[in-house]
Amino acid sequence: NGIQILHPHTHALLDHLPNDCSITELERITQSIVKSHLETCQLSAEDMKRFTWVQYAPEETRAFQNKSAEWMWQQCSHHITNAIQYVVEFAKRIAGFMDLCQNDQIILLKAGCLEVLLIRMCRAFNVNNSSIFFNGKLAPAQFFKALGCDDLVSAVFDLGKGLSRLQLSDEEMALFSAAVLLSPDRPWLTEGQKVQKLQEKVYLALQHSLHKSGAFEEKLDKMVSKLPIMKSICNLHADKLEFFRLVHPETAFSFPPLYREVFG
Ligand code: CLR
Repeated sequence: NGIQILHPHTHALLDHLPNDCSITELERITQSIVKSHLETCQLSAEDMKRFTWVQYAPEETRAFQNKSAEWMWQQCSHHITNAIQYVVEFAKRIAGFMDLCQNDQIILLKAGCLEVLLIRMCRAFNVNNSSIFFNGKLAPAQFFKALGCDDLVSAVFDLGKGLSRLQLSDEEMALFSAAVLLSPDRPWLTEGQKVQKLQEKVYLALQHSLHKSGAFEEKLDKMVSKLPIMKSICNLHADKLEFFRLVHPETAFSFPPLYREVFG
């Protein structure tokens, strides 16, 4: 089919192409995934402009820094849970996701939702002053000091910087998020093959989209190179949560049920 002609430098991930992937189908997949992304991305482009990136004043930042770890963890777990709900909605709107067995849907979401959140984060990240949209204003890394997870927070901010440098369009973000969610190598999947076929299509759509917008071939490689960083952030988050749970079991028990389910 036409794919080989359009994409002479086929990416290693795409070595075996499903043969039902015409250009029109790839474009249809792209459109539907972009639509789902825009409907569920929580912060629309409009919102981002409207907030015009107000920063926390130094005394506000100091006030947050002086909060207890328990209080700050509670705030953050609340915001993360809220954002996860949007990622779940995004997943449900990806064609084929709801056709997977419920077991696999849960495995993919549990394993992928934080990674999707990290991809989406670059919409909420301001590179100029390296700060992140949190609770209505832009917060620098030190803002989260009370959590006692400086290494985790700086890893998240570094990734935010790195992803922002890629200047991903919403289309690229949407397809990348879908591809990450549809990772066939998650442990305990029962229909890995089905997931792999879905992911291949999404990667093809992403490659086609990059190609059409005149992006350089390496952009996909650069995006894929962020995956191990995202994975290590997920592991770090799991470690921090485990430690927090040991020190403050009652607070951890009062985290939102969805947060506890996804990361528990
Ligand atoms: C990611 C993009 C989502 C909206 C969103 C909600 C919560 C934010 C998250 C974004 C980015 C990372 C974030 C998080 C709340 C706390 C967390 C700022 C913007 C920081 C890095 C602290 C990590 C705390 C853990 C130790 C619990 O559309």
